[in-house]
Amino acid sequence: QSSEELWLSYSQPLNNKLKETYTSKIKHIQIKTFSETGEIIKTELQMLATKMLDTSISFTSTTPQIIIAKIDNLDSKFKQKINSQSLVNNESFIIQTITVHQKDLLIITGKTDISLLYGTYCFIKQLQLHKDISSISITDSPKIQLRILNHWDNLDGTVERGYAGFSIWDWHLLPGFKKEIYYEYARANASIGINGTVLNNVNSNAYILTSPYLQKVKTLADIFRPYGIKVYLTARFSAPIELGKLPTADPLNEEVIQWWKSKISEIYKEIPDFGGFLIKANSEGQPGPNTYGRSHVEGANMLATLLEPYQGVVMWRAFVYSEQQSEDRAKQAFNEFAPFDGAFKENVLVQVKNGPIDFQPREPYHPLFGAMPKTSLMMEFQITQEYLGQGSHLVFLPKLYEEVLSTDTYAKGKGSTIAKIIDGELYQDHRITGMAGVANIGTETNWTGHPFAQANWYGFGRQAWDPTTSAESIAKEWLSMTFTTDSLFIQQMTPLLINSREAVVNYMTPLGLHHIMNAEHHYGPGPWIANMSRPDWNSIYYHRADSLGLGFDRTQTGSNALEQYPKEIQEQFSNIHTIPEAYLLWFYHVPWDFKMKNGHTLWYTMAWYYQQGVNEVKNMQQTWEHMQPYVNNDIYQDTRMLLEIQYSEAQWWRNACLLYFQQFAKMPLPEFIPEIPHTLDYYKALKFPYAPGIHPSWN
Ligand code: BDP
Repeated sequence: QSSEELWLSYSQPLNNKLKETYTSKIKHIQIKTFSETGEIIKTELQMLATKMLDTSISFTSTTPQIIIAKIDNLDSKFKQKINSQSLVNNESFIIQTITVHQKDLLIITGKTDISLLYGTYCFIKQLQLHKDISSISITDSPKIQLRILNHWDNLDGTVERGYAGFSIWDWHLLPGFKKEIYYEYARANASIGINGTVLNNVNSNAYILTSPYLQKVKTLADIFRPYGIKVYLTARFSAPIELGKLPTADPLNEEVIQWWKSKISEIYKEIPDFGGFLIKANSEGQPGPNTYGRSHVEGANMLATLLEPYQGVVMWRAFVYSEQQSEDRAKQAFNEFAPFDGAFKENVLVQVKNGPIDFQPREPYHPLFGAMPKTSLMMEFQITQEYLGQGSHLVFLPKLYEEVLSTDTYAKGKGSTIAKIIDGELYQDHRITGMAGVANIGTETNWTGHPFAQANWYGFGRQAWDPTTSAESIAKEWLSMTFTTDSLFIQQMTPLLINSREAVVNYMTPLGLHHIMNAEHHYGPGPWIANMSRPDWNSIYYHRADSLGLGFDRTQTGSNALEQYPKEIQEQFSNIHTIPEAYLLWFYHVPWDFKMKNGHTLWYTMAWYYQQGVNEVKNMQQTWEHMQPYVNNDIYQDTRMLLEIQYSEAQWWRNACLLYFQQFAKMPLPEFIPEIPHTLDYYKALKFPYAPGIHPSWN
């Protein structure tokens, strides 16, 4: 195992018998395609053979055991044994064993070169998972069309909310210098089906659209193309002013439209398969159509019209909360966007974060899902752990993604899960489907900083391919491919991964608490934050602790954000006794002595969850201690140290939050809380001006 190679090191231990079986089955492979992608397939298979099996593959045999060919290039005698109907799109593939003259022949086929690459990675995965490949038969195709990483990378090399070093894009040396890491990046993404990447930050710098930078982007696009990956850029809405020297960026102004038109034509001249733009408009200080009295629709459609002839798309973010403060930030995106349903052009996707606030350890789902049946809604998850322990906490995010994707919105009756909304199953007329993940990738040698953060990149790819993939199956796959298939290891580590998500919820924000992190960098607890320039940047805005109780009343007696949800959810959530306790403080201001389901008070129960979170991290540490035999020493030691940090930070969270809330609850700490070594003032005084992930200019 080497952490640079992610889940593709092909070096897990393998017993001799399996090694022989595999070796005997993959000696002779015929690849019937002469494209760059064909070369990539060849190299990958050869790498597998060398690293996993100490052998090499011959690609010249006239009697191959495996044929990799596009369906149209397959000999008809083979083709007739394959159900080509099941190739439902250009990325679908079939891996099938057929019998010819009493001999087994394995076929990997699809409609395009990229489908062959996907098929090859799937085949390789069977070997990595030590599966029986003697009569293999797999048909698969992605359920979502755009499976995209969003890099919040700045042109100066820093990464907003990045905890794995600097940006891997070396803008300074591009386009001349093609770093090896670009190829490795493309390979890793292709292996999990990611087919798009937005190279730059949503807080965008117009400079990326200048001609010299477009040359740099072109180089990356050329490198990624044979791996099936398109590039996209964020477009700063005011670029016509900044670059074009126009007096306005009004989307209805003729000169502005002309400026974008010629810019887009310039881009497509260089990058004929350019994916399109991602846009953060009129949000957190970013320019947008509202600046000129125009709507989101007018802004998005202007660009979409110009991109349409090139098959480009606009991904327009719904992460907005206007400068005029409303009574509840959680309601704003819905209020602004839901009325626009049906008004966006067909090549616009509205990109919606999974929850209505901002990538918290747990949020209820974003009520826009299910409320815009005539709009292509795209999911936005965060892979980087801005609010979930950043670079030091082990948190397996596919568990969070699964919770969101499997949530029922009742939009078309029971079973209308979010997965079905974003993969288009519920609204068949949606032309484009998509899922975006804010990348956790940086220049750290292991890509993601925390060795286990690799699993979140992997898992995002798997769930973007098929949003019904279970977190547990992803955990098992990733552990097996990255470390070892040893069942003792998998049996112990799978629950560790799966439980890690609930652990972070418990020691940071149990029972529906949210956004009580320290200000700006969001590192560590800060429930006392009260002096930020906007009310909704403060923790006290979200938890509303007072002598009466804790939590944000979002029911009818409060902001009534609940009314944005379907009636089935309203019915359940509008009764304090039937709402799931996981969302209690999100929707209610609850008396400190409120009797919870366990018979104890809110205060006691909250303390119990904080302690539970700490205990869960202790359990993770104890499990990990037994894992030394299965993983290489560096990864073992790094993870051990990180878990120690996580354990002490979990205690920090518990201590700081309980001391802070105790001022209002005025009740003693339950007996199970160990003595707290510091005062509240001590925790409040801790400052981290150089915490990572924030832009140097913010300090
Ligand atoms: C928040 C981040 C901020 C991003 C913003 C966004 O704190 O850095 O710019 O989201 O998504 O989570 O636009």
